[in-house]
Amino acid sequence: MNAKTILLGLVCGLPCYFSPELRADTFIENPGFEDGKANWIFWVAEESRDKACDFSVVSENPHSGKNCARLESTDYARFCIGTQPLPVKEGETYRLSGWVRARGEVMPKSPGGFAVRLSFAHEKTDLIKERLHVGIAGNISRGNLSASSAQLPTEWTHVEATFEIPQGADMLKISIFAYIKGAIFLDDFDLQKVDKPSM
Ligand SMILES: [Ca+2]
Repeated sequence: MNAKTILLGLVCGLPCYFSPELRADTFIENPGFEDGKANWIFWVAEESRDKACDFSVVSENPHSGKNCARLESTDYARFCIGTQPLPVKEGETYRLSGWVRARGEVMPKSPGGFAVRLSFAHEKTDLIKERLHVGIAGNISRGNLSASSAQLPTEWTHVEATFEIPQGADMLKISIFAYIKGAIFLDDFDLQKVDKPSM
């Protein structure tokens, strides 16, 4: 090992050993629901509050680990689990990744039964500068998702989308929405900062 290699090792290694943020590259706390419901906020739309909407952490065929999340309702309802606001910077690029599956009898309703909403805000005013929706195929829509009658998959399905933080935003909130009658399962929802795609 020469001096250059040692120096390179020190430069690369120091942040890992001395940074208090051991999970600095992981933005979503408890992404795989191994700590139960910790750090996830449950929300039910006003018109759906009589539909027995439920957020549970269950051990029923998780994608990884011992647990996954279940969003369940007795009738068509719109509800979600969301993260705390996450600090970001305009122009940064992030990749959202997660896994979803539906119970066999679940019937989706427009817009497709499942969507991840990305809400951007400015910390001081909390104004939402922009909203994006990510569909189950990784498709990104501004505003609401276009309607889809596709059946939600019953096998674990990977959802992934890459997006840029819009101008003026310094906070991002991720909300995983169900618009269903029945149950969907979620696991390993994570956000990673990535390099900008080369032009
Ligand atoms: Ca898990």
